[in-house]
Amino acid sequence: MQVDRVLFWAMVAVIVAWGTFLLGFPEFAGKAVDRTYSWIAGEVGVVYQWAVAAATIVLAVIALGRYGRYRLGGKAARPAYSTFSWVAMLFCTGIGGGLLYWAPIEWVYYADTPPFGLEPGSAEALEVAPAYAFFHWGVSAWALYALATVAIAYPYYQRKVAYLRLSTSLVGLMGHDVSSRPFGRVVDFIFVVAMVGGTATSLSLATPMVGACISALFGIGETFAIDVGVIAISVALFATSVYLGIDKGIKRFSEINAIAAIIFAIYVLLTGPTGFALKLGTSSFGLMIQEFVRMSTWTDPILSSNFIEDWTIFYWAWWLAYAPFVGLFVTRISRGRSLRQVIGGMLLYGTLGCALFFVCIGNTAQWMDTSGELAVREILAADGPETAIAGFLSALKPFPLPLLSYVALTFIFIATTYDSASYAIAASATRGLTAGLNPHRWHRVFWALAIVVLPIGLIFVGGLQAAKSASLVVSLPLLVIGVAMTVSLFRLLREDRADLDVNGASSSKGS
Ligand code: NM2
Repeated sequence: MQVDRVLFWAMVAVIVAWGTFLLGFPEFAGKAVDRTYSWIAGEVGVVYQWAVAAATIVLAVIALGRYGRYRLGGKAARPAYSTFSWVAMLFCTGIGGGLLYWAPIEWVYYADTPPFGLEPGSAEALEVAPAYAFFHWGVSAWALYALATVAIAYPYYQRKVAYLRLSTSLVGLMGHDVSSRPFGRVVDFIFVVAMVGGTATSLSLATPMVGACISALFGIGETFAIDVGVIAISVALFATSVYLGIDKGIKRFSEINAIAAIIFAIYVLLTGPTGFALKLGTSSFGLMIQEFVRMSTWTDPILSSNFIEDWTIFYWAWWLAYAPFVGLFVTRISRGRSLRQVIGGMLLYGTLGCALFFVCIGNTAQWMDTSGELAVREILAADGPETAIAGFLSALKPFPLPLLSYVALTFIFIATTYDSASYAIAASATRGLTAGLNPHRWHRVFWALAIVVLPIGLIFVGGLQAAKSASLVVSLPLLVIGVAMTVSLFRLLREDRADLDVNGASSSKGS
């Protein structure tokens, strides 16, 4: 087992170049970032919409058809983890501080600059706002995660591919040695870049939010130094976790995290405007279902209000950037589950978990604003999103317990995403990592430190657009890889079809 020098140094070069650009020329970088964002979202955005719609359809075909019966690891394999542990782990890997950032305030943006040409701040806009949040964190989004999982897990278990990388998903097209061929190596490099970019968006949103909460707590102003302090605490947490090894750690951490998050959300619901939150949740959930096709295909060609570019495209890019990483991780924990269970479980529990947060947290914030208890929308417009979130949390009773719990929860959510991210990068940059081996400890900790360079740069440049742009840029090549992995998956599935017909939920095939 040795460090893969080419990939290691190529990644270091990418991070150093990106970091120097952001920290060395913040003003120029800020403008360049804005222009790049608008160009990609404006010109290629519609392809992201196609990709998400296609992923949803492909998964429905697999899950509802005969292929859904394939059991990963062979007919006799039994799930390695209980369903609760499995759901907790996949949720905490795929969801990080980002959910805690957006849950209280996403509706504000949609209500004030609404889709479908609605009047800003109108009753319709206020009902559509949570519906869109459900959509952007719903079945379509989880479909990107689930498709990556199935495309990697199927060859890994069914064809016994000996390595777990993004290129594993291309075995059906390129053969078993794809990961050592130049194309496979480029794909695995893209995987690492996507992870670094996707996680950078998360940390550069969550950090200033925690910073604002700390400022609210001590009554001090928000500064860059506080943000750097928050990053330092986060790094200390996830570097320790990845140093210790994640196999046992991540499972327990995720279970505790999932339970704490559910308790927090239900506490806010029960001690807040329970009836209003549930009514708005029900009505906007129905609205989302009713408008699902429209939301999936609406490109806003006539009004060109930028709603799609600012939100839908951004979200799809962010989910896409995370998809290979989540796919690899969920593959590892899904032995013994059928494709139908993997797809159904991810779509259902993932969507429900996110919806829980938006109903309990988002709708409570919306009620505070509507009832006049706290002018969330005005605070956001005047002082920015982080201050609005901190203001909302400070208004929850008894101050400062909910605020402190939210900060703690954010740190845990960040840690459970970033420790596995550092681990996955180290694993990808190691050669000869056969089953049961772990990448060197120094190597795992090195990546834990390296992946915060970009978020620090983005926070320094400042603004939501900078944070959003990281995911948009890195996800672009994944659109192409996504098509290739789907074609590859169907090739394998078709080859194995006869086997399924004869043996039921077939035994796995070696190479
Ligand atoms: N996604 C789920 O910070 C986070 O929540 C990470 C964000 C891709 C929108 C994931």
